[in-house]
Amino acid sequence: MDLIFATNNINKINEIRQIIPAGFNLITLHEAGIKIDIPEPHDTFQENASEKSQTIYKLTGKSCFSEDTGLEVDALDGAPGVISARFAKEDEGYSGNNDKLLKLLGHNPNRHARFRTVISLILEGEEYFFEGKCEGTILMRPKGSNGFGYDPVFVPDGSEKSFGEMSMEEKKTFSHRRKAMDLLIAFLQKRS
Ligand code: ITT
Repeated sequence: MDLIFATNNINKINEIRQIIPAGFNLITLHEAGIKIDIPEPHDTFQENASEKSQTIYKLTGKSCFSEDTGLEVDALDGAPGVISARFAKEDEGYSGNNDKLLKLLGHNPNRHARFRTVISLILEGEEYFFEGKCEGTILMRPKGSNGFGYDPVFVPDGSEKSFGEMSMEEKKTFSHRRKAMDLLIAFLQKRS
């Protein structure tokens, strides 16, 4: 089964390629010849995910999915949330986002946070949503250089290591993205 994955984030593509079973042919935007930066203007992960998949469905007419992910920090009232990608200034990248987060949290003892992923799947014109989350805590300073985004500052519950210290295989056992993908895959397998 061919499925276009509507993302420009290479790290997401790499993780999802490790998760998706044989029998699904994942097609990236690059492979589909689509060069587009899809805006994420909404207040919810669901609406932003939908914006991305609907945009690609309108362009191609083919089955596709997208996902919107963010880090929700309790002591920051759920920030950075839907603006996780652009929390600091755009040119400051992932480390700028992490620096801003750690600065805002300071020595606050409440470091509880979660990653949340919402997938929007468009199959034969119908849209379906799948959600996965991973609870954990924010470190005082970054640890490890694996993964991407907020991985070096996030330790999932049940682990001593940050996502930044884990291999992709290890991250998969805890991952919000893997949990949302499991639901998507089970849904597709049930239909086939
Ligand atoms: P697309 O919209 O093209 O899919 P994006 O990078 O803009 O790519 P999101 O808006 O979903 O994707 O992601 C928001 C940010 O959240 C992302 O740039 C990372 O900083 C962070 N993020 C997402 N998933 C993450 C993960 O598994 N681990 C660490 N940080 C993550």
